[in-house]
Amino acid sequence: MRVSKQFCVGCALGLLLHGTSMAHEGVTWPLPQVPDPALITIDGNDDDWDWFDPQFVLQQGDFFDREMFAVDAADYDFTLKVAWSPPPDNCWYVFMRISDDTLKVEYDDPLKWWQDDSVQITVDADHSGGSIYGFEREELVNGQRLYARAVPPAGQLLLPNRRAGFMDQHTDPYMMEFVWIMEQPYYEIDWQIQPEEAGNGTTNVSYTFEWKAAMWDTLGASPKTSVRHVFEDWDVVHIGFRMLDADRPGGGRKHSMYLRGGHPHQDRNADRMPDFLAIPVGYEKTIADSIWSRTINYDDRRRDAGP
Ligand SMILES: [Ca+2]
Ligand SMILES: [Ca+2]
Ligand SMILES: [Ca+2]
Ligand SMILES: [Ca+2]
Repeated sequence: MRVSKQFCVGCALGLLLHGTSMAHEGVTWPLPQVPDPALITIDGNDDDWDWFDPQFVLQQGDFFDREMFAVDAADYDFTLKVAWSPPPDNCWYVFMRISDDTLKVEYDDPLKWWQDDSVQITVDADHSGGSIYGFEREELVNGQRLYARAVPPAGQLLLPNRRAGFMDQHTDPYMMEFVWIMEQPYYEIDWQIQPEEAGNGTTNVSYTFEWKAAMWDTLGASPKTSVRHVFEDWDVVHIGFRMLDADRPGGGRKHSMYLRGGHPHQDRNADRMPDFLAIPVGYEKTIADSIWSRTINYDDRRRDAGP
């Protein structure tokens, strides 16, 4: 959902306080603006993210786990920085750092990555809501579900140039017409891991993902037949993060964590995704002072549900 260029800070605050009239799951998280996209190198290092206001860093405690009430940081911990840029760059940016006691990167087939240590990201750029499940073409046109995993294998059709991310679909056969969105220049992603030789079963790992990507209001078989999302001040987009930790071989997942205000069905229904509000450079303090405390204290009681 885009709002008018005259949209004022007061309106933005009202939006945050009262919620949007459509497709609003319950909470709005801030999306700070990248001051100078030219200074960001997509390499998995965050030495070019110094500008990011620390109070907007999303932390493990801002997420709830579907499996248990609290997650020990020694078991699984992470931080996320999420940002946007206006045209001509016109992208969304993510830097995340994850630490884990046991790395599980068992499956070469990306369609099985949901059983590995990975990140699922769902996007509904035009904030339309509706199904994005990926069984039907129209669902992928409406919104997309992406995965990122460290130590990406070679030789996988769905991982162009052995990239760390791919677009997930439940279709058979796979709709290859859409895979172009994971190619440069529309999607750039890189990762780093410590220790460098880490592989399946390595203990006490730390790894990162860094990406910048276009968003698509309507996805088609090519850029020409798609409608690229145009970011602007006070834009509201749907983004769902799902952080996945598995520590044992096979399909037993240990943690499945969603940003508060999200919902386990955000991976199929865009109405269930949290909102992200594009904050222009210079307004971070205004938003932080008046609204951030409310957002950070948002509690939908899912964490109280118990194991
Ligand atoms: Ca970087
Ligand atoms: Ca773990
Ligand atoms: Ca949509
Ligand atoms: Ca793990």
